Amino acid sequence: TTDYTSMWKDLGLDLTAHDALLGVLGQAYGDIYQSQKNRPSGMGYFDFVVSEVHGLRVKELMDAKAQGRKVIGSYCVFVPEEITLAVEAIHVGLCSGADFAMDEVEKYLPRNTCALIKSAMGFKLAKVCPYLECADMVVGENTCDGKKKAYEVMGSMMDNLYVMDLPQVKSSEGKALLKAEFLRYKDAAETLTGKTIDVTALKQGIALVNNKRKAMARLATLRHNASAPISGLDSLLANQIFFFDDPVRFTDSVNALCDELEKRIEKNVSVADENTPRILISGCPMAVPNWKLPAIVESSGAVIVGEESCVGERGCRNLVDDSADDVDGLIDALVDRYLAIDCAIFTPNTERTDHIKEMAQASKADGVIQYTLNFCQPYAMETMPIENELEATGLPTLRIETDYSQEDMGQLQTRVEAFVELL
Ligand code: BJ8
Repeated sequence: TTDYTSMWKDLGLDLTAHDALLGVLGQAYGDIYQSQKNRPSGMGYFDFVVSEVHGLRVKELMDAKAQGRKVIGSYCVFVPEEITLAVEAIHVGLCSGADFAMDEVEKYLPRNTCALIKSAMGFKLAKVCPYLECADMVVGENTCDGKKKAYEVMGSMMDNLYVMDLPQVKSSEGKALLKAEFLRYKDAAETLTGKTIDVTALKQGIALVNNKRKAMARLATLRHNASAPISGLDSLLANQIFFFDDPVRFTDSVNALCDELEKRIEKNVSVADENTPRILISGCPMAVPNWKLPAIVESSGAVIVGEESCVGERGCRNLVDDSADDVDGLIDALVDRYLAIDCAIFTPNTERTDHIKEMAQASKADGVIQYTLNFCQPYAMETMPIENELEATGLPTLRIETDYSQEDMGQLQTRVEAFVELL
C-alpha cells in the first residue's frame, strides 16, 4: 500500500488522531463487512474504496486541485451536485458518521445535539477529515435548527463556509426561495472557479448525476426481489460511497454490481434464507461509517431491503428533467427535482409517509424500523404519526433512538431481536 503520510501532513491533519480514526474504521469494517457471507463479488470495488478512503480518493482530489479544479464539500442532499459539476469542480459529501473529539465538541455545542452535527464539528476540531481540509468551499444549509446554529459556530472555525438558505414549506414562495438560493450557489461556484455555466456544462452535470441516481434506483429495485441478492449493509455502503467517489466510476461500479445481482436472482443466489424477515429502515441519514443499527438488524436474523433516508432512496430518487434549452429552464428543473425531497424539516411533510408505505410495499417489507438520532427533533416528531399510519395498514414498526456510541448495543440488539421474532 502507498504511504500517504506526507499528503495528510500537507493537508494539516493531526496525524496521531487520524491514525486512531483509521484504526477504528478498519477494525469496524473488518468486523461488520468482511464477516458477511456470500457477498456479491462486485462489492470488491466498494471494499477497495473503503480501504483507500483517505488515500487514493483524496490523492485524486489533490491531483485535480493541482490542475486548477476546485473541491466543494456539502453536508446535505439539498446542495445540487449538478451545479458543482457544471463548473468542473468536485462535489464531496462530508460524512459525519462517527464520534470524534467529543469533549472538545461539547465546549462549543450543547451536549443534547444530534450525533451527526457533533461529528461534523468533531472532525473539524480534531483535524482528521482530509475531505474537509482539502475543500475549497464548504456548504452548510439552513435545515434543522441544530445544523443552522452549528454552522454559525463552525463559520468561525473555517474561512470557506458558505451557507445556503432553504425553504421550510413547499409553497410557491418556498419554491422561489429555493430557486434564488440555487442561483446564488451557481454564482458562488462560478466565482470560486472562474467558470461560467452554460447550457452544455449544466446538461453535462445533470447527466452525470442522473446516471448515478439511475444506477442507485436499479440497485434499489433489485433489492425488492424476494430472493435478497444483496445485504442491507452492502447496499448502504454503496449509498454512502455515492457521496464522495468519482461519479462516472461509481456509476459504472454500481451498474456492474447490478448486472451481477441480476444473475444472482436468476440463479437464486441469496444472502438470506427464504423466510428471513425483511426490514425497511426509515429516518435520519446514516453517514459513513455509521453502520451500527444495520449491523444489529442483520445479525438478528433479518435482512434490510430499503432505506428511506437521505443516504438511501430519499436522497437518490427522482431525476432532473434535462429537456430545457436554456440555463434558467434547467435551474427550474433542478428546483423541481430537489423540492420533492421529503426531509422532516418541511411542514407539512405528509408525502414522506406515502413514500414509506410505497417503499414497504415494493420491497415486500415485513416491518419498518424508524431510526432517529437522539435529539433530532424533526425526525423524532414525525415518528409517531408515521407509526400510527403504518400500523393502521397492518405493518409492524419499531422506533429506535440512538447515537454513535457503543453503550446501548446490547439493549438495541435485544429490542431488535424481539421485533424480528415477531415478524
Ligand atoms: S435533506 S435529512 S441530509 S437536512 S439528524 S442534523 S435533521 S438533528 S440530517 Fe438531513 Fe439534508 Fe434533511 Fe437529508 Fe438535524 Fe436531525 Fe441531526 Fe439531521
